[in-house]
Order: sequence, then C-alpha cells, then structure tokens
Amino acid sequence: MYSAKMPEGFLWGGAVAAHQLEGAWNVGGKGVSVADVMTVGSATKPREITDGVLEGKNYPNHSAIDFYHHYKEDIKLLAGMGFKAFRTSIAWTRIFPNGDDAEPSEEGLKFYDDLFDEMHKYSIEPVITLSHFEMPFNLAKNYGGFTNRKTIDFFVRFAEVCFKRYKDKVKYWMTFNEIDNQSAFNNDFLMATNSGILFKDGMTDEEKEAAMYQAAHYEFVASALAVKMGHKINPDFKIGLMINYSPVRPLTPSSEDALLADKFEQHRDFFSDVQVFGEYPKAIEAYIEKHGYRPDITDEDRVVLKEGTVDYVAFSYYQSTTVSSEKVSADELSDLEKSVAVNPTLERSDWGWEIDPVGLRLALNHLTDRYHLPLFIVENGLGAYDKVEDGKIHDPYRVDYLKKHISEMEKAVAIDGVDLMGYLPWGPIDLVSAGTGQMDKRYGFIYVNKNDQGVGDLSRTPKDSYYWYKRVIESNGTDLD
Ligand code: BGP
Repeated sequence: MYSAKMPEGFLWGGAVAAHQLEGAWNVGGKGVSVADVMTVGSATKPREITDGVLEGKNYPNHSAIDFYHHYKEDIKLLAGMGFKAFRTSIAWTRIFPNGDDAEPSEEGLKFYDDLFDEMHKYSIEPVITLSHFEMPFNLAKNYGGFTNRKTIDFFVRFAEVCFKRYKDKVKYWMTFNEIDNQSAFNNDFLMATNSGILFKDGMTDEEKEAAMYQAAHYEFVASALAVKMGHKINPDFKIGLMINYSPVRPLTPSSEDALLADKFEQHRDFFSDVQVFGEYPKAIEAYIEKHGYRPDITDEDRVVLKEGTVDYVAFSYYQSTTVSSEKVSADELSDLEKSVAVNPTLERSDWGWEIDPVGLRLALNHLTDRYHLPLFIVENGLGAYDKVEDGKIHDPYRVDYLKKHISEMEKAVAIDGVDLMGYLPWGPIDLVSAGTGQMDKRYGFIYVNKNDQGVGDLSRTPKDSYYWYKRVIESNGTDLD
C-alpha cells in the first residue's frame, strides 16, 4: 500500500462534537439544545424531534458517554495514541443556556478552560467548532433559528465570548459544522441541526428551500462577522469553514448525467464558495432569482461577506455521490437527494454509506484547485458494529477503511501537492451517532461500554485499531500496516 511521510507539524488526531459525547445535558447550568430534543433512531428509523424534552422518551445525547465527567481519563487515552490535535465543539448551551441570555455562564466557560488545559498538558492542540448541531432550543423554537436575522447577533456574541476567553488556548477554529448539509432542505433532521429550523407540517418544498437559503445567508453573515472579529482578537487565529464534501460523479457516460453531476456539485460548493470568495456564485444567484425566493440580503451583508473570508477549508469525507438524470434533469434540480443513485462499483457500510477511498483524493484535489487554501480533514471514518470477545475488540474492518483512506490522502499530499493541515478521523472514542442517535454505530479506537438501549458501565477499552493508529502517528504516516 502506498504511504508517504506527512509534513512536519502535521496534525494527526481525531474529532468529536460536544453533544455527542459530553452528556451532563442539564449539569453546570447547561440549557436545552436541539440535540437534547432528539430521540434515538436506527439505521431504518429516523430520530424524532420533540417539542421540548418530554417524559418517557429516550434522548441519547442527555447522558452520551459522560465525557463531561470522564474527560481527564479520555484525553489521557487519546494522548496514548500520540494525538497532536483533538477537535471538539463548545456546547453553545453551556455558555448561553437559552441563546439570548444577557451574560454567559461562568460554569460553562470554566469547563472548557479545564478541558483545553488538560489537552495542552499532553501537547494536544484543540481544534474548535463553534456550532456543531447544538443550537439552543429556545432560539430554534422561539426565534425560528437562523431564519431570523436576530440569531446572527446571538451567534456572534457567543463567538466573541469564546474567542476572548480562549484566545491563548485555542488557535484553530471553525464556525459552522457541515454548513452545506442543508442543501438537503427536505430533511427535517438536517435543517433542525444545521440551522435550528423546525418545519411545520404541510410546508411545501419551495417554502422549505426558501427558508434554507435565508438561513444559509444569515449563517454566512454570522460566520464572516465572527472571522473578522476573531482576527482582531488574536491575529494568529486560524478560522476555517467546514463542509461535508462528497465528490459527485455521473452514473453513466451520458452528457445529461455529467451536467447533473456538475449542477449538483455547484449547489453544494455554493456554501464554501461564499465563505472563501466572499460572494455568491452566479449560478446560485440565478437559481434563487428564477425560483422567486428573494432572501433578505443587504448591500451591507455583501461587504461583510467580503471582509470575513476564511483562512482554511475543513471538511468531512465519508463517501462520494453518484447521480442519475433518469428521474431528475439538471434544470429541475432542487431536491438534490432525488438524483442520488447507487454506485455499483462500491461496497457499503452496515448503514448503507458507500466506501470510496479514492474519493478522498478526488476531494482533496477538487478543493485545492477551487480554493487555493490549506485544507484540513476534520472527519472521516467507518460506523460499524463491534463485538467484545474476552474483553478485546478486534476491528480489522475499521483499520482497513482508515488505512485505504490515509493512503489516498498521502498520495494527494506527496504526489498532487495538496497543502493539508491534518487528519482528524471521526469519533476516536465511541459516541452517540448524530444521524441515528445510536451508540452501536461505532467509529472509535476506544470502545465505550454502552449500547443503544443505554445499558453499560461506560468503561473504556482500547480496540486493536488503537494500537494501529498509534503506529501510524508515530511514523508520521509511513507505517500503515
Ligand atoms: C457528520 C457529523 C458528525 C458525525 C458524522 C457521522 O455529518 O458532523 O457529527 O456524527 O457525520 O455521522 P453519524 O454519527 O450519523 O454516523
């Protein structure tokens, strides 16, 4: 298998999000977030979003893996693999429990001070997402999330408090996790998690899409204001955007499929285009105009977008996307998901996610050519069922997946000249799945004893992959076997 030494200072590590591992949902003055009103689902059953926290429902994020109380033990285990960086988010509701509070919560701020100190003890660089699917529920329910211009101010205030408090502890920041996911505007879960939009029954596709463009715009403005302010607070800050990048390819060699693939990509790249170039791509302006959506975009907003462009492009990569024009033509493209086809050349995970290591090299090349900025892989990995046998977890499938992806990543750096900051695979310690709320969909190098029913003593056990990833990091990417 191809391998190459990564550049000096390459950030090897892993990535998580506060709501998926911290638990302690109502401890330390924390308020209710959108993640706290999502029930457990499964590979086939979507999570339910309830109107507040209801009696008798199973909300897996409430206790998660109780990282809030176990973080010292967990950081030590991650340090044992030689982690150089660890990505997590700051739970917005630990700092502003309702989002519109006048003052931040000192107890919440102190928790992250202690967490970042613990990371620095092992020379682990914190990589911090400000908003990772955990908007205060109050902002979603009573303000309409990011469909409301006021939410920009709430977010920017949250960002300011975090930037000022942690200016000497955190250098790498991201504003919104997977901001492009909302191109799937028909998906209630993604719209609630990304933008705090709780759709009412009976809304049409057009109404949902219009709401998405409005929310996305206010998020762009909020992100740009935060970037600009962050650079003033500490000029050494590196502040990036974050997208869920998936190279799109046509199912057949037909020009119709090729055009559809390009159009699909245009609609996804739009989110990073605005944050990198500080302006809307022509095709998207035309699309919005044609559909008569008229989002509130002021001239002042356009100036802000130009002034707050990002320093790097972070992305998650799980799978590529294949599209077919059999059901949807490029000119009718609105609900992108309807054009997605099964790629017959790829294998799939137990949750139906296509496995495509070469797609990661395509992603790295595409984003480099388009943006000319440093890239950062801040999520990648395989969600899989694990079995404990005699207290051990043998997970060759996980090693196989990661090895192939790392090898393609190393080709992109060593052969294609991609400027890559680091590699942070998803969920280095088992945690609650964002999409399904399950514990049994596991990504970790470290096993956490808890199942979908919430049963388990929460003990932590390194899997075989733990020792493998340790060797990868020790060798700076040359030892993949
Ligand atoms: C990304 C999210 C993460 C994470 C990951 C895996 O979309 O940014 O929060 O959870 O996907 O997805 P899942 O947890 O559904 O397996």
